[in-house]
Amino acid sequence: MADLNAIAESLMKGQAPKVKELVQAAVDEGISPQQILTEGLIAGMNVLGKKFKANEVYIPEVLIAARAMHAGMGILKPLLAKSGAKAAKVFMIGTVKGDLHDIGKNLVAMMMEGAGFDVADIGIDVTSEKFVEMVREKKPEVLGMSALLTTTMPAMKSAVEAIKAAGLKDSVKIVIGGAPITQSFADEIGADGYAPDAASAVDVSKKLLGMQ
Ligand code: B1M
Repeated sequence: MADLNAIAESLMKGQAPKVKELVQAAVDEGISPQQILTEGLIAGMNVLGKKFKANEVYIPEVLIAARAMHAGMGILKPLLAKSGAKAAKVFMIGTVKGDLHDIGKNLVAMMMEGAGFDVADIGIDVTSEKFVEMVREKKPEVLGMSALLTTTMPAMKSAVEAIKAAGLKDSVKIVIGGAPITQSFADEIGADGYAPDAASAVDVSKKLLGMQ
């Protein structure tokens, strides 16, 4: 009998080949891809997210676990699509205009993917116009924006204003973060949420969507 707990454990240890092998074994045994995803991959990433938040593990461990997650997802994705599983909520993220820092953004994207969101990463140096265009195209439930420079914080404000002006604000929750960002800045520019780290971005997004 396939052990979904072993998938979670191997994911936390970053053992990509082992995760792939265990996921395949679970699929071969007839366990539903949805259950393998939730009770194996996402369960492991959840525990890791909590440890990351508590400074019990660090960035390299998260990056290696994310690679293991991708190895497992490679097997599950086509099966999930075929089984017509309920579409995951879309989380779109970009680093704002003028800002090229992407390490934190990538971590947030990985954590969100680990939590079961369908992630659309639109990159760095994203203009307000591009945010608007991509919100129209991808229709995310949550839009994340990242900024690492005090000089690019105003670009977040402009992007939020552009989304409001385009009449899209009611359709998407906006969560912001990055080293210079604070809750009071989020309140000031009309963002829906602020997350100090990647694991919190998952908590804040879920809360905003009424998922927890
Ligand atoms: Co730059 N840089 N950098 N840099 N850089 C900082 C940010 C800086 C604090 C260094 C310093 O002076 N002490 C400083 C900013 C000062 C300020 O504005 N107050 C700075 C500067 C000045 C610059 C340049 C202007 C330097 C120059 O050219 N004169 C230049 C600007 C380029 C540009 O963007 N236009 C620049 C360039 C670069 C590199 C290209 C060399 C490189 C980036 C490489 C890359 O990202 N691919 C770089 C780096 C690596 C850094 C430091 C050293 C590390 C940043 C990082 O990746 N941290 C940084 C100093 C530091 O932080 N110690 C610095 C690790 C990462 C995991 O943390 O991104 O904070 P972070 O993400 C966290 C949280 O903030 C949060 O989650 C993550 C953790 O869980 N988070 C979110 C992030 N986004 C989120 C979004 C969310 C929620 C949470 O919701 C959607």
